Amino acid sequence: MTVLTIATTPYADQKPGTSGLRKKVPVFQQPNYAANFIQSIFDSLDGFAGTTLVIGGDGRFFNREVIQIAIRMGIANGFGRIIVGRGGILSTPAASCVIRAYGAFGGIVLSASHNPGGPTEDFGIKYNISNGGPAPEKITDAIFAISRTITRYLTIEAPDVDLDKDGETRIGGSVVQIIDPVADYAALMEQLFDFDAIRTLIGSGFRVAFDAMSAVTGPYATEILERRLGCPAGTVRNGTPLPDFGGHHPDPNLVHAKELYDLMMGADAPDFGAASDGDGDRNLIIGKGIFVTPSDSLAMLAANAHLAPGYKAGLKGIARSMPTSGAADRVAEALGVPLYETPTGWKFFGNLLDAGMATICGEESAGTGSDHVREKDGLWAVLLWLNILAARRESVMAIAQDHWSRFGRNYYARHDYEGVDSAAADAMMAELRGKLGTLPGTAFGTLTVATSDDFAYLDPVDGSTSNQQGIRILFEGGSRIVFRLSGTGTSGATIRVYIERYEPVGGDLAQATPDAIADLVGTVEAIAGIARHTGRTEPDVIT
Ligand code: G16
Repeated sequence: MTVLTIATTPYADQKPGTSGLRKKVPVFQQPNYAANFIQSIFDSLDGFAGTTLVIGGDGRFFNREVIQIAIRMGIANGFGRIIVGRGGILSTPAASCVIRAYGAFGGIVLSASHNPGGPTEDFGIKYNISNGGPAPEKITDAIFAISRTITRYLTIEAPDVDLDKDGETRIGGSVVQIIDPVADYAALMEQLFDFDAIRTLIGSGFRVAFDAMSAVTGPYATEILERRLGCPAGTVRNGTPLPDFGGHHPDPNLVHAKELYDLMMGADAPDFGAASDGDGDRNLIIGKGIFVTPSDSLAMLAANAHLAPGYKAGLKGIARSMPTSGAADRVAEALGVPLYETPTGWKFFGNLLDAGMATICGEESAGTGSDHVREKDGLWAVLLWLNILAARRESVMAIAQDHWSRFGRNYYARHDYEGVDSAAADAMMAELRGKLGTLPGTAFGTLTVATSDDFAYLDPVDGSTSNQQGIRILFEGGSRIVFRLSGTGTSGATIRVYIERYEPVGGDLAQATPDAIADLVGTVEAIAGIARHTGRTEPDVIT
Protein backbone atom coordinates (compact mmCIF):
# COMPACT_ATOMS: atom_id res chain seq x y z
CA MET A 1 0.00 0.00 0.00
CA THR A 2 1.42 3.37 -0.99
CA VAL A 3 0.48 6.45 0.95
CA LEU A 4 -0.16 9.32 -1.41
CA THR A 5 0.56 12.90 -0.37
CA ILE A 6 -1.80 15.16 -2.29
CA ALA A 7 -1.04 18.88 -2.51
CA THR A 8 -3.95 21.11 -1.61
CA THR A 9 -4.75 24.71 -0.78
CA PRO A 10 -6.77 25.90 2.22
CA TYR A 11 -10.39 27.00 2.31
CA ALA A 12 -11.04 29.92 4.64
CA ASP A 13 -14.50 28.84 5.79
CA GLN A 14 -13.96 25.56 7.63
CA LYS A 15 -14.78 26.81 11.12
CA PRO A 16 -16.80 24.19 12.99
CA GLY A 17 -20.04 25.54 14.47
CA THR A 18 -22.18 24.32 17.38
CA SER A 19 -21.81 20.76 16.11
CA GLY A 20 -19.11 20.32 13.47
CA LEU A 21 -18.71 21.78 9.99
CA ARG A 22 -22.03 22.22 8.18
CA LYS A 23 -22.29 23.55 4.65
CA LYS A 24 -24.31 23.06 1.51
CA VAL A 25 -23.43 19.93 -0.50
CA PRO A 26 -21.95 21.94 -3.43
CA VAL A 27 -19.53 23.56 -0.97
CA PHE A 28 -18.41 20.11 0.19
CA GLN A 29 -18.13 19.01 -3.44
CA GLN A 30 -15.44 21.57 -4.22
CA PRO A 31 -12.07 19.96 -4.98
CA ASN A 32 -10.45 18.57 -1.81
CA TYR A 33 -12.94 20.38 0.46
CA ALA A 34 -13.93 17.34 2.52
CA ALA A 35 -10.39 15.91 2.39
CA ASN A 36 -8.93 19.19 3.68
CA PHE A 37 -11.25 19.16 6.66
CA ILE A 38 -10.69 15.49 7.46
CA GLN A 39 -6.91 15.94 7.25
CA SER A 40 -7.22 18.99 9.53
CA ILE A 41 -9.03 16.76 12.04
CA PHE A 42 -6.26 14.15 11.93
CA ASP A 43 -3.52 16.80 12.11
CA SER A 44 -5.12 18.23 15.26
CA LEU A 45 -4.79 14.84 17.01
CA ASP A 46 -1.82 13.03 18.50
CA GLY A 47 -1.02 9.42 19.27
CA PHE A 48 -3.60 7.58 17.18
CA ALA A 49 -1.23 5.37 15.15
CA GLY A 50 -2.60 1.82 15.15
CA THR A 51 -5.79 2.76 17.03
CA THR A 52 -9.43 2.46 15.94
CA LEU A 53 -11.46 5.09 14.12
CA VAL A 54 -15.26 4.86 13.80
CA ILE A 55 -16.93 6.27 10.68
CA GLY A 56 -20.64 6.61 9.98
CA GLY A 57 -23.29 9.05 8.96
CA ASP A 58 -26.99 9.72 8.72
CA GLY A 59 -27.28 8.48 5.14
CA ARG A 60 -27.88 11.86 3.59
CA PHE A 61 -26.82 12.77 0.05
CA PHE A 62 -22.99 12.61 -0.33
CA ASN A 63 -22.66 10.33 2.73
CA ARG A 64 -21.26 7.32 0.89
CA GLU A 65 -18.73 9.35 -1.13
CA VAL A 66 -17.26 11.05 1.94
CA ILE A 67 -17.20 7.76 3.85
CA GLN A 68 -14.94 6.30 1.16
CA ILE A 69 -12.70 9.40 1.30
CA ALA A 70 -12.52 9.16 5.10
CA ILE A 71 -11.70 5.42 5.05
CA ARG A 72 -8.78 5.94 2.65
CA MET A 73 -7.49 8.92 4.59
CA GLY A 74 -7.88 7.14 7.93
CA ILE A 75 -5.73 4.28 6.65
CA ALA A 76 -3.17 6.64 5.10
CA ASN A 77 -2.90 8.56 8.36
CA GLY A 78 -2.12 5.38 10.29
CA PHE A 79 -5.28 4.16 12.03
CA GLY A 80 -5.05 0.41 12.60
CA ARG A 81 -8.76 -0.34 12.37
CA ILE A 82 -11.61 1.56 10.74
CA ILE A 83 -15.09 0.57 11.91
CA VAL A 84 -17.90 1.63 9.60
CA GLY A 85 -21.65 1.21 10.03
CA ARG A 86 -23.14 -0.97 7.29
CA GLY A 87 -24.37 1.17 4.40
CA GLY A 88 -22.37 4.04 5.86
CA ILE A 89 -25.06 4.38 8.51
CA LEU A 90 -24.56 5.24 12.16
CA SER A 91 -26.89 7.52 14.04
CA THR A 92 -25.05 10.11 16.11
CA PRO A 93 -25.86 8.39 19.43
CA ALA A 94 -25.01 4.98 17.93
CA ALA A 95 -21.66 6.38 16.75
CA SER A 96 -21.03 7.54 20.31
CA CYS A 97 -22.03 4.09 21.59
CA VAL A 98 -19.76 2.30 19.10
CA ILE A 99 -16.76 4.55 19.86
CA ARG A 100 -17.15 3.65 23.54
CA ALA A 101 -17.96 -0.03 23.02
CA TYR A 102 -14.91 -0.68 20.83
CA GLY A 103 -12.53 1.61 22.76
CA ALA A 104 -11.95 3.67 19.62
CA PHE A 105 -9.66 6.69 19.51
CA GLY A 106 -12.47 8.74 18.00
CA GLY A 107 -15.02 8.91 15.25
CA ILE A 108 -16.00 10.88 12.19
CA VAL A 109 -19.74 11.44 11.95
CA LEU A 110 -21.21 12.71 8.71
CA SER A 111 -24.39 14.62 9.30
CA ALA A 112 -26.04 18.00 9.18
CA SER A 113 -28.51 16.79 11.78
CA HIS A 114 -32.02 18.18 11.35
CA ASN A 115 -31.10 20.24 8.28
CA PRO A 116 -32.50 19.07 4.93
CA GLY A 117 -30.49 16.80 2.62
CA GLY A 118 -30.04 16.47 -1.15
CA PRO A 119 -27.77 17.70 -3.94
CA THR A 120 -28.24 21.36 -3.04
CA GLU A 121 -29.02 20.94 0.65
CA ASP A 122 -26.88 20.41 3.71
CA PHE A 123 -23.99 18.16 4.63
CA GLY A 124 -21.69 18.07 7.62
CA ILE A 125 -18.65 16.48 9.22
CA LYS A 126 -17.95 16.35 12.93
CA TYR A 127 -15.32 14.68 15.02
CA ASN A 128 -16.03 12.83 18.25
CA ILE A 129 -13.37 12.00 20.81
CA SER A 130 -12.68 8.75 22.65
CA ASN A 131 -15.38 9.31 25.28
CA GLY A 132 -17.85 9.22 22.36
CA GLY A 133 -18.69 12.91 22.61
CA PRO A 134 -18.27 15.87 20.28
CA ALA A 135 -14.77 17.32 20.17
CA PRO A 136 -14.37 20.12 22.70
CA GLU A 137 -13.61 23.67 21.56
CA LYS A 138 -9.89 23.19 22.14
CA ILE A 139 -9.91 20.61 19.33
CA THR A 140 -12.39 22.35 17.02
CA ASP A 141 -10.32 25.55 17.29
CA ALA A 142 -7.19 23.57 16.38
CA ILE A 143 -8.96 21.95 13.41
CA PHE A 144 -9.99 25.36 12.13
CA ALA A 145 -6.48 26.78 12.56
CA ILE A 146 -4.96 23.85 10.63
CA SER A 147 -7.60 24.08 7.89
CA ARG A 148 -6.44 27.64 7.18
CA THR A 149 -2.86 26.68 6.41
CA ILE A 150 -3.18 23.11 5.14
CA THR A 151 -0.91 22.25 2.19
CA ARG A 152 -1.39 18.49 1.78
CA TYR A 153 -3.52 15.54 2.72
CA LEU A 154 -2.74 11.85 2.92
CA THR A 155 -4.69 9.11 1.18
CA ILE A 156 -4.12 5.73 -0.41
CA GLU A 157 -4.80 4.28 -3.79
CA ALA A 158 -7.43 1.61 -3.19
CA PRO A 159 -10.83 0.64 -4.61
CA ASP A 160 -13.98 1.59 -2.74
CA VAL A 161 -14.82 -0.61 0.24
CA ASP A 162 -18.11 -2.53 -0.09
CA LEU A 163 -20.09 -0.73 2.61
CA ASP A 164 -23.02 -3.11 2.40
CA LYS A 165 -21.33 -6.34 3.49
CA ASP A 166 -20.51 -7.01 7.15
CA GLY A 167 -17.00 -8.25 7.83
CA GLU A 168 -13.34 -7.33 7.79
CA THR A 169 -11.04 -6.37 4.91
CA ARG A 170 -7.32 -5.92 5.32
CA ILE A 171 -5.93 -2.93 3.44
CA GLY A 172 -2.19 -2.46 3.87
CA GLY A 173 -1.52 -2.61 7.60
CA SER A 174 -5.07 -1.64 8.54
CA VAL A 175 -8.39 -3.46 8.86
CA VAL A 176 -11.69 -2.03 7.67
CA GLN A 177 -14.58 -3.57 9.59
CA ILE A 178 -18.20 -3.15 8.49
CA ILE A 179 -20.59 -3.64 11.40
CA ASP A 180 -24.32 -3.81 11.97
CA PRO A 181 -25.12 -0.17 12.84
CA VAL A 182 -27.97 -1.10 15.18
CA ALA A 183 -26.76 -4.09 17.26
CA ASP A 184 -24.48 -2.42 19.84
CA TYR A 185 -26.91 0.44 20.37
CA ALA A 186 -29.94 -1.83 20.78
CA ALA A 187 -28.03 -3.96 23.31
CA LEU A 188 -27.21 -0.86 25.34
CA MET A 189 -30.88 0.18 25.36
CA GLU A 190 -31.84 -3.30 26.65
CA GLN A 191 -29.47 -2.79 29.56
CA LEU A 192 -30.92 0.58 30.53
CA PHE A 193 -34.63 -0.05 30.22
CA ASP A 194 -37.17 -2.58 31.38
CA PHE A 195 -38.06 -4.09 28.01
CA ASP A 196 -40.35 -6.66 29.67
CA ALA A 197 -42.45 -3.93 31.28
CA ILE A 198 -42.64 -1.97 28.04
CA ARG A 199 -43.60 -5.14 26.14
CA THR A 200 -46.38 -5.74 28.65
CA LEU A 201 -47.60 -2.17 28.20
CA ILE A 202 -47.62 -2.55 24.42
CA GLY A 203 -49.33 -5.95 24.77
CA SER A 204 -52.11 -4.30 26.75
CA GLY A 205 -53.07 -2.27 23.68
CA PHE A 206 -50.98 0.86 24.32
CA ARG A 207 -50.46 2.48 20.91
CA VAL A 208 -47.26 4.18 19.78
CA ALA A 209 -46.54 6.26 16.66
CA PHE A 210 -42.91 6.95 15.85
CA ASP A 211 -41.95 9.19 12.91
CA ALA A 212 -38.40 8.51 11.73
CA MET A 213 -38.78 11.34 9.20
CA SER A 214 -37.12 9.22 6.44
CA ALA A 215 -33.90 9.64 8.37
CA VAL A 216 -31.42 7.50 10.26
CA THR A 217 -33.57 6.29 13.18
CA GLY A 218 -35.75 4.16 10.89
CA PRO A 219 -33.65 0.97 11.23
CA TYR A 220 -33.04 1.57 14.95
CA ALA A 221 -36.70 2.23 15.77
CA THR A 222 -37.91 -0.68 13.66
CA GLU A 223 -35.54 -3.08 15.41
CA ILE A 224 -36.23 -1.82 18.92
CA LEU A 225 -39.89 -0.77 18.88
CA GLU A 226 -41.32 -3.29 16.42
CA ARG A 227 -39.02 -6.33 16.69
CA ARG A 228 -37.95 -6.23 20.33
CA LEU A 229 -40.82 -4.42 22.07
CA GLY A 230 -43.69 -5.86 20.07
CA CYS A 231 -45.18 -2.70 18.61
CA PRO A 232 -47.19 -3.64 15.52
CA ALA A 233 -45.69 -3.20 12.06
CA GLY A 234 -46.36 0.34 10.89
CA THR A 235 -45.65 1.86 14.30
CA VAL A 236 -42.50 3.31 12.74
CA ARG A 237 -43.50 5.73 10.02
CA ASN A 238 -41.14 7.01 7.30
CA GLY A 239 -38.73 4.31 8.48
CA THR A 240 -36.44 4.06 5.44
CA PRO A 241 -33.49 6.49 5.48
CA LEU A 242 -33.52 8.48 2.23
CA PRO A 243 -30.65 10.68 0.92
CA ASP A 244 -33.01 13.66 0.73
CA PHE A 245 -35.29 12.66 3.64
CA GLY A 246 -38.15 12.51 1.16
CA GLY A 247 -37.72 16.23 0.50
CA HIS A 248 -38.57 17.20 4.08
CA HIS A 249 -36.68 18.82 6.92
CA PRO A 250 -35.89 15.94 9.26
CA ASP A 251 -36.46 18.26 12.20
CA PRO A 252 -38.77 16.86 14.87
CA ASN A 253 -40.62 20.03 15.78
CA LEU A 254 -44.24 21.06 15.50
CA VAL A 255 -43.70 22.55 12.05
CA HIS A 256 -41.84 19.71 10.35
CA ALA A 257 -43.52 16.87 12.24
CA LYS A 258 -46.95 18.40 11.79
CA GLU A 259 -48.51 15.18 10.53
CA LEU A 260 -47.57 13.42 13.76
CA TYR A 261 -48.75 16.38 15.80
CA ASP A 262 -52.12 16.41 14.02
CA LEU A 263 -52.46 12.67 14.55
CA MET A 264 -51.73 13.04 18.27
CA MET A 265 -54.25 15.85 18.66
CA GLY A 266 -56.95 13.92 16.75
CA ALA A 267 -59.88 11.95 18.11
CA ASP A 268 -58.28 8.54 17.50
CA ALA A 269 -54.80 9.51 18.66
CA PRO A 270 -52.37 6.80 19.74
CA ASP A 271 -51.24 6.94 23.39
CA PHE A 272 -47.72 8.10 22.66
CA GLY A 273 -46.16 9.88 19.69
CA ALA A 274 -42.50 10.59 19.06
CA ALA A 275 -40.13 11.59 16.29
CA SER A 276 -36.40 11.91 15.80
CA ASP A 277 -34.22 13.94 13.49
CA GLY A 278 -31.78 13.41 10.60
CA ASP A 279 -29.03 11.83 12.69
CA GLY A 280 -31.14 10.46 15.53
CA ASP A 281 -30.03 12.62 18.42
CA ARG A 282 -33.09 14.84 18.79
CA ASN A 283 -36.54 13.85 19.98
CA LEU A 284 -40.10 15.10 19.91
CA ILE A 285 -42.50 13.79 22.53
CA ILE A 286 -46.26 14.15 22.14
CA GLY A 287 -48.85 12.46 24.33
CA LYS A 288 -52.47 12.05 23.38
CA GLY A 289 -53.59 15.69 23.20
CA ILE A 290 -50.40 17.15 24.69
CA PHE A 291 -47.08 18.32 23.26
CA VAL A 292 -44.34 18.06 25.86
CA THR A 293 -41.77 20.84 25.38
CA PRO A 294 -38.18 19.60 25.32
CA SER A 295 -37.45 21.57 28.49
CA ASP A 296 -40.41 19.97 30.27
CA SER A 297 -39.48 16.56 28.90
CA LEU A 298 -36.02 16.90 30.44
CA ALA A 299 -37.56 17.80 33.80
CA MET A 300 -40.15 15.01 33.68
CA LEU A 301 -37.59 12.40 32.61
CA ALA A 302 -35.23 13.48 35.39
CA ALA A 303 -38.03 13.35 37.98
CA ASN A 304 -39.03 9.81 36.94
CA ALA A 305 -35.75 8.29 35.74
CA HIS A 306 -35.44 6.10 38.85
CA LEU A 307 -38.30 4.01 37.42
CA ALA A 308 -35.94 2.66 34.74
CA PRO A 309 -33.37 0.00 35.75
CA GLY A 310 -30.42 1.99 34.39
CA TYR A 311 -31.17 4.92 36.68
CA LYS A 312 -32.64 3.28 39.75
CA ALA A 313 -29.64 4.35 41.84
CA GLY A 314 -30.67 7.98 41.29
CA LEU A 315 -29.07 10.88 39.47
CA LYS A 316 -25.71 12.44 40.28
CA GLY A 317 -26.74 15.76 38.81
CA ILE A 318 -28.71 17.35 35.99
CA ALA A 319 -27.27 19.61 33.31
CA ARG A 320 -29.11 21.86 30.89
CA SER A 321 -28.05 24.43 28.33
CA MET A 322 -28.60 28.03 29.38
CA PRO A 323 -31.54 28.75 27.02
CA THR A 324 -33.35 25.60 28.24
CA SER A 325 -36.13 26.43 30.71
CA GLY A 326 -35.58 26.23 34.44
CA ALA A 327 -38.06 23.35 34.85
CA ALA A 328 -35.21 20.88 35.45
CA ASP A 329 -33.73 23.17 38.11
CA ARG A 330 -36.72 22.55 40.34
CA VAL A 331 -36.40 18.80 39.92
CA ALA A 332 -32.70 18.95 40.79
CA GLU A 333 -33.56 20.95 43.88
CA ALA A 334 -36.20 18.44 44.95
CA LEU A 335 -33.81 15.54 44.34
CA GLY A 336 -31.05 17.33 46.22
CA VAL A 337 -28.62 17.05 43.28
CA PRO A 338 -26.64 19.81 41.53
CA LEU A 339 -27.92 21.55 38.42
CA TYR A 340 -25.37 22.74 35.84
CA GLU A 341 -26.13 25.47 33.30
CA THR A 342 -23.92 25.22 30.21
CA PRO A 343 -23.71 27.02 26.86
CA THR A 344 -25.68 25.63 23.91
CA GLY A 345 -23.93 22.61 22.40
CA TRP A 346 -23.85 19.03 23.60
CA LYS A 347 -20.05 19.18 23.75
CA PHE A 348 -20.31 21.17 26.99
CA PHE A 349 -21.92 18.24 28.83
CA GLY A 350 -19.05 15.83 28.11
CA ASN A 351 -16.78 16.93 30.94
CA LEU A 352 -19.62 16.85 33.49
CA LEU A 353 -20.62 13.34 32.41
CA ASP A 354 -17.03 12.07 32.36
CA ALA A 355 -16.43 13.50 35.83
CA GLY A 356 -19.55 11.77 37.16
CA MET A 357 -21.09 15.13 38.09
CA ALA A 358 -24.24 14.78 35.98
CA THR A 359 -26.35 11.81 34.86
CA ILE A 360 -29.05 13.40 32.71
CA CYS A 361 -28.61 16.35 30.35
CA GLY A 362 -30.95 18.22 28.09
CA GLU A 363 -31.48 21.13 25.79
CA GLU A 364 -34.44 23.11 24.58
CA SER A 365 -33.42 22.17 21.02
CA ALA A 366 -35.08 18.77 21.43
CA GLY A 367 -32.05 17.04 22.88
CA THR A 368 -32.00 14.81 25.94
CA GLY A 369 -29.54 12.15 26.98
CA SER A 370 -27.58 10.63 29.80
CA ASP A 371 -24.21 9.24 30.75
CA HIS A 372 -24.88 6.08 28.68
CA VAL A 373 -23.23 7.77 25.66
CA ARG A 374 -21.80 11.24 25.09
CA GLU A 375 -24.34 12.55 22.60
CA LYS A 376 -27.96 13.42 22.98
CA ASP A 377 -30.11 10.47 22.06
CA GLY A 378 -33.55 10.63 20.47
CA LEU A 379 -34.58 6.98 20.85
CA TRP A 380 -33.19 6.86 24.39
CA ALA A 381 -35.64 9.63 25.35
CA VAL A 382 -38.48 7.73 23.68
CA LEU A 383 -37.58 4.53 25.54
CA LEU A 384 -37.21 6.28 28.90
CA TRP A 385 -40.65 7.80 28.38
CA LEU A 386 -42.06 4.38 27.49
CA ASN A 387 -40.40 2.84 30.56
CA ILE A 388 -41.92 5.55 32.78
CA LEU A 389 -45.34 5.10 31.16
CA ALA A 390 -45.06 1.34 31.68
CA ALA A 391 -44.16 1.80 35.35
CA ARG A 392 -46.72 4.49 36.17
CA ARG A 393 -49.56 3.27 33.97
CA GLU A 394 -50.77 6.85 33.57
CA SER A 395 -51.14 8.91 30.41
CA VAL A 396 -48.55 11.46 29.28
CA MET A 397 -51.14 14.15 30.05
CA ALA A 398 -51.61 12.89 33.63
CA ILE A 399 -47.86 12.67 34.20
CA ALA A 400 -47.37 16.23 32.91
CA GLN A 401 -50.19 17.64 35.02
CA ASP A 402 -48.93 15.87 38.11
CA HIS A 403 -45.44 17.23 37.42
CA TRP A 404 -46.65 20.83 37.14
CA SER A 405 -48.74 20.50 40.28
CA ARG A 406 -45.60 19.49 42.19
CA PHE A 407 -43.03 21.82 40.62
CA GLY A 408 -44.96 24.64 38.96
CA ARG A 409 -44.87 25.19 35.21
CA ASN A 410 -42.31 26.93 33.03
CA TYR A 411 -44.28 28.25 30.06
CA TYR A 412 -41.77 28.31 27.25
CA ALA A 413 -41.43 29.00 23.53
CA ARG A 414 -38.62 29.61 21.07
CA HIS A 415 -39.05 32.01 18.16
CA ASP A 416 -36.65 31.54 15.23
CA TYR A 417 -35.95 34.08 12.52
CA GLU A 418 -34.21 32.06 9.81
CA GLY A 419 -32.00 32.99 6.86
CA VAL A 420 -31.54 36.53 8.17
CA ASP A 421 -28.79 38.73 6.73
CA SER A 422 -25.73 37.94 8.87
CA ALA A 423 -24.53 41.53 9.15
CA ALA A 424 -27.99 42.67 10.30
CA ALA A 425 -28.17 39.89 12.89
CA ASP A 426 -24.68 40.72 14.17
CA ALA A 427 -25.60 44.41 14.39
CA MET A 428 -28.71 43.54 16.38
CA MET A 429 -26.72 41.44 18.84
CA ALA A 430 -24.00 44.10 19.13
CA GLU A 431 -26.57 46.77 19.90
CA LEU A 432 -28.18 44.55 22.56
CA ARG A 433 -24.79 43.86 24.08
CA GLY A 434 -24.12 47.57 24.18
CA LYS A 435 -27.26 48.23 26.21
CA LEU A 436 -26.84 45.47 28.76
CA GLY A 437 -25.59 47.89 31.40
CA THR A 438 -28.54 50.23 31.07
CA LEU A 439 -31.43 47.73 30.77
CA PRO A 440 -31.84 46.81 34.47
CA GLY A 441 -34.63 48.89 35.99
CA THR A 442 -36.19 49.61 32.58
CA ALA A 443 -39.92 48.88 32.32
CA PHE A 444 -41.51 47.30 29.24
CA GLY A 445 -45.26 47.41 29.82
CA THR A 446 -45.86 45.53 33.05
CA LEU A 447 -42.40 43.93 32.97
CA THR A 448 -39.31 45.42 34.55
CA VAL A 449 -35.81 44.19 33.76
CA ALA A 450 -34.08 42.88 36.89
CA THR A 451 -30.72 41.90 35.41
CA SER A 452 -29.21 41.38 31.97
CA ASP A 453 -25.95 39.81 30.87
CA ASP A 454 -24.09 37.97 28.14
CA PHE A 455 -23.84 34.37 29.34
CA ALA A 456 -20.33 33.16 30.05
CA TYR A 457 -19.41 29.65 31.19
CA LEU A 458 -16.57 28.49 33.35
CA ASP A 459 -16.22 24.73 32.93
CA PRO A 460 -16.00 23.36 36.48
CA VAL A 461 -13.95 20.38 35.32
CA ASP A 462 -11.22 21.77 33.09
CA GLY A 463 -11.43 25.48 33.96
CA SER A 464 -11.97 26.55 30.34
CA THR A 465 -14.18 29.56 29.68
CA SER A 466 -16.67 30.28 26.88
CA ASN A 467 -17.91 33.83 26.46
CA GLN A 468 -20.74 35.53 24.54
CA GLN A 469 -23.03 32.50 24.71
CA GLY A 470 -26.35 34.36 24.60
CA ILE A 471 -27.89 37.54 25.96
CA ARG A 472 -30.15 37.05 28.95
CA ILE A 473 -32.77 39.56 29.96
CA LEU A 474 -34.19 38.54 33.33
CA PHE A 475 -37.33 40.26 34.55
CA GLU A 476 -38.55 40.86 38.06
CA GLY A 477 -40.73 37.89 39.02
CA GLY A 478 -38.51 35.35 37.23
CA SER A 479 -39.54 35.62 33.57
CA ARG A 480 -36.78 35.70 31.01
CA ILE A 481 -35.96 36.35 27.37
CA VAL A 482 -32.73 35.07 25.82
CA PHE A 483 -31.31 36.16 22.46
CA ARG A 484 -28.71 34.14 20.59
CA LEU A 485 -27.53 33.42 17.08
CA SER A 486 -27.70 29.80 15.99
CA GLY A 487 -24.41 28.02 15.39
CA THR A 488 -25.85 25.33 13.13
CA GLY A 489 -27.34 27.17 10.15
CA THR A 490 -25.80 26.97 6.69
CA SER A 491 -27.17 30.10 5.05
CA GLY A 492 -27.27 33.56 6.58
CA ALA A 493 -27.97 33.84 10.30
CA THR A 494 -30.74 32.44 12.47
CA ILE A 495 -31.82 34.58 15.41
CA ARG A 496 -33.23 32.56 18.27
CA VAL A 497 -35.40 34.20 20.90
CA TYR A 498 -36.16 32.02 23.94
CA ILE A 499 -39.12 33.14 26.04
CA GLU A 500 -39.97 31.76 29.46
CA ARG A 501 -42.40 32.50 32.27
CA TYR A 502 -42.65 30.53 35.48
CA GLU A 503 -46.05 29.87 37.02
CA PRO A 504 -45.70 28.62 40.59
CA VAL A 505 -47.62 25.78 42.21
CA GLY A 506 -51.15 27.00 42.92
CA GLY A 507 -51.14 29.36 39.90
CA ASP A 508 -52.92 28.86 36.58
CA LEU A 509 -51.12 25.80 35.26
CA ALA A 510 -53.48 25.10 32.36
CA GLN A 511 -53.00 28.13 30.13
CA ALA A 512 -52.21 27.97 26.45
CA THR A 513 -48.51 28.83 26.12
CA PRO A 514 -49.00 31.77 23.70
CA ASP A 515 -51.39 33.39 26.20
CA ALA A 516 -49.08 32.75 29.14
CA ILE A 517 -46.11 34.45 27.47
CA ALA A 518 -47.95 37.12 25.43
CA ASP A 519 -46.65 40.04 27.49
CA LEU A 520 -43.06 38.84 27.08
CA VAL A 521 -43.46 38.34 23.33
CA GLY A 522 -44.79 41.90 23.21
CA THR A 523 -41.49 43.28 24.57
CA VAL A 524 -39.17 41.52 22.11
CA GLU A 525 -39.21 44.22 19.45
CA ALA A 526 -38.79 47.06 21.96
CA ILE A 527 -35.80 45.30 23.54
CA ALA A 528 -34.00 43.97 20.49
CA GLY A 529 -35.32 45.77 17.40
CA ILE A 530 -35.39 42.63 15.26
CA ALA A 531 -37.70 44.23 12.69
CA ARG A 532 -35.68 47.46 12.71
CA HIS A 533 -32.44 45.56 12.02
CA THR A 534 -33.61 42.75 9.78
CA GLY A 535 -36.97 43.78 8.34
CA ARG A 536 -38.52 40.62 9.84
CA THR A 537 -41.73 41.20 11.72
CA GLU A 538 -42.63 37.58 12.48
CA PRO A 539 -40.60 34.51 13.41
CA ASP A 540 -40.40 31.74 10.78
CA VAL A 541 -40.70 28.93 13.29
CA ILE A 542 -42.21 28.85 16.75
CA THR A 543 -41.49 25.80 18.86
C1 G16 B 1 -26.68 20.97 17.78
C2 G16 B 1 -25.99 20.75 19.07
C3 G16 B 1 -26.95 21.03 20.20
C4 G16 B 1 -27.53 22.41 20.07
C5 G16 B 1 -28.19 22.52 18.73
C6 G16 B 1 -28.78 23.90 18.43
O1 G16 B 1 -27.69 20.03 17.63
O2 G16 B 1 -25.53 19.42 19.18
O3 G16 B 1 -26.26 20.87 21.39
O4 G16 B 1 -28.46 22.66 21.07
O5 G16 B 1 -27.25 22.25 17.74
O6 G16 B 1 -27.78 24.76 18.16
P1 G16 B 1 -28.05 26.19 17.56
O7 G16 B 1 -29.07 26.85 18.45
O8 G16 B 1 -26.69 26.83 17.66
O9 G16 B 1 -28.58 26.05 16.16
P2 G16 B 1 -27.81 19.14 16.34
O10 G16 B 1 -28.99 18.26 16.61
O11 G16 B 1 -28.01 20.13 15.23
O12 G16 B 1 -26.51 18.43 16.25
